[in-house]
Amino acid sequence: MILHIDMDAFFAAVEQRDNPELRGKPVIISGRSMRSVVSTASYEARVFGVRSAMPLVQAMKLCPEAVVVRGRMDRYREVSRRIFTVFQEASPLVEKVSIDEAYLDVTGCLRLLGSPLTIARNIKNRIMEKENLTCSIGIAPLKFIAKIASDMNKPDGITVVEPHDVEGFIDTLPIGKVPGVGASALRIMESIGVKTLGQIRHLDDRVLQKKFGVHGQRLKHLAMGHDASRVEPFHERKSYSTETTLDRDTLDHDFLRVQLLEQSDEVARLLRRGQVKAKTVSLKITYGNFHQITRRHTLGVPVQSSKQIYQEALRLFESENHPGMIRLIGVGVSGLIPQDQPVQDLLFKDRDEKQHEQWAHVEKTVDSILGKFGGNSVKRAITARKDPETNKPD
Ligand code: TTP
Ligand code: MG
Repeated sequence: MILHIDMDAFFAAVEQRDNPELRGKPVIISGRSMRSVVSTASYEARVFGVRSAMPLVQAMKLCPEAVVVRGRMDRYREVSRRIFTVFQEASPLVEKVSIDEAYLDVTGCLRLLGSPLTIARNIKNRIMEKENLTCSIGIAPLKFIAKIASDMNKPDGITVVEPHDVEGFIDTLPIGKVPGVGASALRIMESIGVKTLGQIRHLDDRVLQKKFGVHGQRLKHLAMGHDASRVEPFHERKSYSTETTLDRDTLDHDFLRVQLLEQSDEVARLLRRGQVKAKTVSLKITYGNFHQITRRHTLGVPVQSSKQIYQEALRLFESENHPGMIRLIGVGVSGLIPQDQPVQDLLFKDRDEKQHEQWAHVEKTVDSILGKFGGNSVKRAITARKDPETNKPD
């Protein structure tokens, strides 16, 4: 089973989340000049007919009260990276389609993580909890149907097309919804009386070939429910990292340590999911004046546990003479090797080493609990939010 996940009004939603004054308002993301085009618009602006790629001038005529925000690509990339780590926690088979869109093959995760619908709900909850953003998800046994389905209940929706419903879905699917059928193909379809994908099944191969060339054959395959394309993770990972722009600049070491611990947990989870260990741990810091530093340390023995990653990240953090308040902090790992590749073992395991091995068991158990019950089901006491009344974790 395949999930297609697409963030809702992505750039606009990030701006509305970062700036509460924009919430509930029509927001247009665009360049600064009046000759710019619209990147995207919040759903409040779409009511007025504002769409991606529309000239800004035209959009402002349709919706004069819209707030125009200049896009911040770096910010969207950062949020996108964190969203993709949520996807990777659900399945190692993640295909990135764009900054806000991915396919996940969850077939191999069903026993561990539950039904595709459960996995989709967990992903949505986790993105809401971590990023306060919504997405829409389509679930189907074929990629192209998952993609179409994710668009059917936007925003904040889930649409499932079960295997036994695929034929019926294809029969009634408006042909213009099929990816790759653009305006000109649609005109030809109309001229020969084709309204749904299902109708393509009954068209003669020669007619299809003549009207649509090689594209015709593909349409026929899709109409018969054949979509051989697989979810293809686009490259072998060379590193994993996560970073957070803090709500305000700070030098509060206790607070920053908790950030590092959470980030180490996240990176370690990705290592375990990818079944790799890391030789190098790195720390990234951006100061209030936007000066950026990265520090890294390569270890004698590759690591996978969050405790070891945290220890290294903390050491890097504490050996630095911070010249000012910190705006962004992040942890990364690189130099990845398969976890079962033998490394020269320490001749004598010291107490620390044994503890790490014990922790590795604890962390694996935590992984499966998180996988089953979602992002907030178990967390370190130190990172848990406290209930202000009782001072106990909520
Ligand atoms: P989309 O997923 O196509 O759109 P969206 O996320 O804004 O809205 P929807 O809820 O319909 O999915 O594109 C993702 C981001 O890519 C979008 O927020 C802005 C950017 N983008 C452009 O910059 N130009 C474009 O023409 C399009 C289509 C998107
Ligand atoms: Mg989107």
